Amino acid sequence: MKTTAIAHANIALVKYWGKRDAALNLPATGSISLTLKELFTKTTVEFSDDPAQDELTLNGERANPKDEQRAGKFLNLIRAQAGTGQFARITSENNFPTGAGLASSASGFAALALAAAHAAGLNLSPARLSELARRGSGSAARSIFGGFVEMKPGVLPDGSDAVAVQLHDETFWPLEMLILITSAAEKEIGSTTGMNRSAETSPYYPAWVASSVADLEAMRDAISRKDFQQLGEIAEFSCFKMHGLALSARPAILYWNSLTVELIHAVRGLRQKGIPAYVTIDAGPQIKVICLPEYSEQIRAALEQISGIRQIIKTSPGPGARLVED
Ligand code: 2P0
Repeated sequence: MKTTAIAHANIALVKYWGKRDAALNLPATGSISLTLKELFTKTTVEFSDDPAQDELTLNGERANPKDEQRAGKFLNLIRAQAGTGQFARITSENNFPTGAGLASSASGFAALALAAAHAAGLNLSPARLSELARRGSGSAARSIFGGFVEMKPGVLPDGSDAVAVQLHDETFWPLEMLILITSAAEKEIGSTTGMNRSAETSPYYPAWVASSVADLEAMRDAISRKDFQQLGEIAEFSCFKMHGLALSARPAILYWNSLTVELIHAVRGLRQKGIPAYVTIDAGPQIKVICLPEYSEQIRAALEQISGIRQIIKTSPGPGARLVED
């Protein structure tokens, strides 16, 4: 069967950075994210006797062998569950520019999990889909759901409880996020390498794990009460702790460029003028500004003045992964 699915990217408000089990890709801490309407991946999967191996076409071009093997390894999990030996043709497209430095593994593996499971004849619950997507990429477990999503680290050795749950759907609180692209360069150190090195070498890692519990609690509380200041403060706290871990790894990992730093100062300057805006930054140099819709144009206009920004993408809460007509 040929199946097509769409899944949206997400950005963490409380970050995932570190694993409790590498083989099953189990996170060491929970995380909380917002799924984004404007950024998504559309993936079609067809299993058949035809291909001699899994074939991946990404944005119209045959993927490199490394990405193809990663997809194939992921499909092995589905083949094992479905009891099939057939290989698949996978066609995947991101609606956001690749090379824009936006992580596509979350939307990519969430869309692949849903499309491939369905194409293989599996009818998985959202929790089991989230567990499956996690094996592809930790952040993908969150993209199964829309709106505000919490990833649970779980306690079971088999990882069946390390799944995401929806806290509130995409209509609950219409926040906005401005994504400021500061560089199109490929990042030097990927998330997996970065978090593993941080866990192995940063003296602050145990404190990161221990303090995440309070951050998750405070973020859940901020979202449920729609307390923007608390949401923003906890989001920045978690983000800067994550980057502090990366900086305190050996050798140190620095994801920011000088424009990233300039924009952090600019957002702090806006706050001093009474404009509510907070930053979050992932494993790269792009800045995401969390804001309320009534301030987003004012914030965009102020930040646009800073030279060197390549692109600004305005995003809002979006839905979970779903099957679509081809
Ligand atoms: C997050 N990131 O919570 C954190 C913050 C990046 C920075 O999840 O190793 O690509 O494949 O499970 O999902 C990116 O990490 O890592 C990520 P793996 P993934 O969004």
